[in-house]
Amino acid sequence: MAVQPVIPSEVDELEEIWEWVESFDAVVEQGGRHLASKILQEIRSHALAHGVLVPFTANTPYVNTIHVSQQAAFAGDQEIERKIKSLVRWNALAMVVRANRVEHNIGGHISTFGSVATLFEVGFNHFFRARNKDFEGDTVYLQGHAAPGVYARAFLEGRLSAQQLENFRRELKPGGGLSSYPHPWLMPEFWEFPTVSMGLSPIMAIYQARFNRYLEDRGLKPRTDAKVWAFLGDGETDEPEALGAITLASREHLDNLIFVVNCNLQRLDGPVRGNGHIIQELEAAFRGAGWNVIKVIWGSDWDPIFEKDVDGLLAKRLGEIVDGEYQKFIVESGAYVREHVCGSDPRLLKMVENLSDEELHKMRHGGHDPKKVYAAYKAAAEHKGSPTVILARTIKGYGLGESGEGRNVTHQQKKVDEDTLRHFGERFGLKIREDQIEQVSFYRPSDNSPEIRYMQQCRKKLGGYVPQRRVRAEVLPPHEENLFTEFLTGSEGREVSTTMAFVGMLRKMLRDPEIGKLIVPIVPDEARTFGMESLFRLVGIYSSQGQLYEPVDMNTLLYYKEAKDGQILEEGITEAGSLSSFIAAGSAYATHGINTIPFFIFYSMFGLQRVGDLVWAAADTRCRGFLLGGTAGRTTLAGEGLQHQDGNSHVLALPIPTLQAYDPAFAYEVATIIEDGIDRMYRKGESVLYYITVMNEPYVMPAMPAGSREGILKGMYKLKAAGNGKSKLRAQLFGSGAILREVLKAQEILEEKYGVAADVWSVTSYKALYADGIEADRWNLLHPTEKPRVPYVSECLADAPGVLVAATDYLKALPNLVSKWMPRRVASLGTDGFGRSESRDSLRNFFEVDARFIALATLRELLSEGKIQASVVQKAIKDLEINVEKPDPLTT
Ligand SMILES: Cc1ncc(C[n+]2csc(CCOP(=O)(O)OP(=O)(O)O)c2C)c(N)n1
Ligand SMILES: [Mg+2]
Repeated sequence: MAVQPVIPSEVDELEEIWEWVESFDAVVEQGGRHLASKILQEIRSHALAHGVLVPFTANTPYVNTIHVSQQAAFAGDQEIERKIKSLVRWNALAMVVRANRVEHNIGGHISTFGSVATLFEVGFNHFFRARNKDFEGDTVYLQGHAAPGVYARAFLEGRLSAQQLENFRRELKPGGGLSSYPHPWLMPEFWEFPTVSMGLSPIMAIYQARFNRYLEDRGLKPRTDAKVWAFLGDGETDEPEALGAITLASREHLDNLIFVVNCNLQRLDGPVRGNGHIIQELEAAFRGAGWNVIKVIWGSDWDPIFEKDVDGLLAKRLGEIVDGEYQKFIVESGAYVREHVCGSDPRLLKMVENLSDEELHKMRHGGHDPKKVYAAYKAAAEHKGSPTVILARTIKGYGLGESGEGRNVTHQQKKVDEDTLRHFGERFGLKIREDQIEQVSFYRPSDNSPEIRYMQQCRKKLGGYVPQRRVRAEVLPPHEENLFTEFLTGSEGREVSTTMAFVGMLRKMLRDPEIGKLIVPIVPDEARTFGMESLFRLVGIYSSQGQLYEPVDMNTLLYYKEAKDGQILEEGITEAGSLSSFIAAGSAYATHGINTIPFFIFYSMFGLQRVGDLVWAAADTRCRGFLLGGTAGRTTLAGEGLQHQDGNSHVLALPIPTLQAYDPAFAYEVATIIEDGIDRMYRKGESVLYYITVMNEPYVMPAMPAGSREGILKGMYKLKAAGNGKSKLRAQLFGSGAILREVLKAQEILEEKYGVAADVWSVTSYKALYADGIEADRWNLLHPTEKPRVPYVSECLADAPGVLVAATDYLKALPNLVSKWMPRRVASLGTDGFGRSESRDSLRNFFEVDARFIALATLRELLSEGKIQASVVQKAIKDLEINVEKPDPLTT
């Protein structure tokens, strides 16, 4: 007869559990924490081997990760640091309040810095090392909305004047002001990285930390223990970019990377996770991804209470309370907190019985306790083998009392009444006169005051001020010889695409003794698409691990070679990550004093359209480098269809002021643009970046026409004059990219069949023409008595006879942009509408940009000018086999 298992009663079960817990405690006491941890791991494996399922959790209890007994001692003078912090708080508050008194609704944020002040200050006083000639320095991404606090500190350090603070958010005032958020473009000696578009700073920080390792592994800089710190909001972590790359950081063992999440449990509108636990959620996500997670939830006031919590009862209870309720505790009384946290269990009530309601209300959170923050930072800085995230519990609007602390409206609070100001002054022990409080005056004690002396000493010890931006690289020397001569002479009958030509140029650059080592090729799993696989072998794919396996294609010439000093950043399918690498490499001339030259090549449709905000941030960062939109052109990328075919990116390139956008058709144009780009960015030190579209349509590359260099760079040049210049019927045809060849074909059709003499222009950059045109218009507007400037387009076409027709593989908007500077109206052909999976010929017919349509458009313009009869055009439609009933590509 089978033995029936004994089913234990609940009481027996509890007893059994307690026996085990006691034995475990004994192990901790006698054998230590390390042994206890090992035993647990063993038991876990053992249990699984016996079919006992151990429930998975990536979470630890809702308590600080660093036990008080393991906590490093605070290495500063807490009292004086508190005073300094109060001064910073006051001036940050004053800055925002004053700005809004002068300029109603100018905006600004008090509450974010209110919450993050201690997290910043501990960093500034003890951790963030400046860049100087002896040390590369730490790289710090500061939460953008906390900028007032960073300015206030710089004011106390004597780096910013009261006048500049007065003009916070009023940058155009005489004497200058301060930008709302970190913008290197606007404050190039102060801010290094723009962080205010949420989610971008975490991903940029990850790739920055990895790029630092890349520079070390390639021998471009010495290996140091410099850190990358990124401060983010808890709400910010909802941005896909914020957490999207965290596994890269752990996979690459980036122990030079530290995230600090300011967990004030609130975002703009309300709680981040009212019904859940953002800290626990983030802990699980980061731990699951292999990060070292340090939770800093409770301040030192809680240590004695947790000491009493031998059964983990309190920890368990605290873990049950949802964030919405935690937020309520901030605005409620101590009695409320007592009842709602401990009321359900007399044992809990007993633990807090020695605390008055007021004391209970004032219990500090971990992120506001310098001791806890210091210990966490120290542990993070010393941690080896993986990146660290510190999840610090804070209060949004800390210090604003009843008018703002923890309230849902706090994010946008900019005005505070006098009571609040007085309360603020008292709470932080500020010794400021009554009238200064009322006027919200800036306050800086003398240079000799203990506070200022202390903060200056701390900064001196850490090598200088942070943040601070300096261009640390010398520009490269001038270079007379053209690196790309071989690309200027044509392909001698060989059909090549501009992409192939570009890859040839890249290979040439990689081999160059001067710039070769500085080139950083970046690809998002697309090297084969662009025919770049030959580079794998040539310079290797960067891998911090080297190559731990024999590649499957080892016996081929172009095998997949990974190497520790590999040069290619093969980022996998992440345009956002690749762009973050691009930003790190393109700003290294400032960050590291190294002129790395990034070439990031990607599917053009997944560039500006997909990660345009990162390109905007790159421009703000004063980034230099080349973005190459591959497989470009709505009708040139055959087969791929609607989502892939790009007719948009040159329009999306327009708004980015420093982006030089080119749509070249021939190898010599590409070569001229890249050569000039290197010259402008790296030999002359201009902070611009390039966007060049390259195509995959192979054709014979002609030789560079004499005298075309300037026009290529300025945006247009005459490529091929009409053969029958005496004809009465004249036209000027403009073509770009692969469509230029359709224009050349149209030139022939027009000449041969219709007696029209057409000149053909290659338009390499509508953006450049547009920029030049608006610049001339502006100058003329402001200088009425001077000789008007003539836009380059007008200059080119001044004596050009005939009708004007432009064809592009992008939107018709591009030629239309510059039509106002043309001598007559221009008929624009372009690819407005959704793409299709089709062949190039069919696509060019569908979008009406092929040679036939260009010829037709020319004839139609001649009709409008009264130069030919309608019947001629009608006949041409028939002869050219154009279906007038075909659907409109814009709406189908
Ligand atoms: C991409 C992006 N979307 C929206 C905003 C507008 N915005 C600014 S601050 C903020 C809330 C921030 O909350 P959190 O990240 O929790 O930071 P906290 O201020 O609470 O520290 C929002 C939505 C932005 N700056 N960037
Ligand atoms: Mg928040």
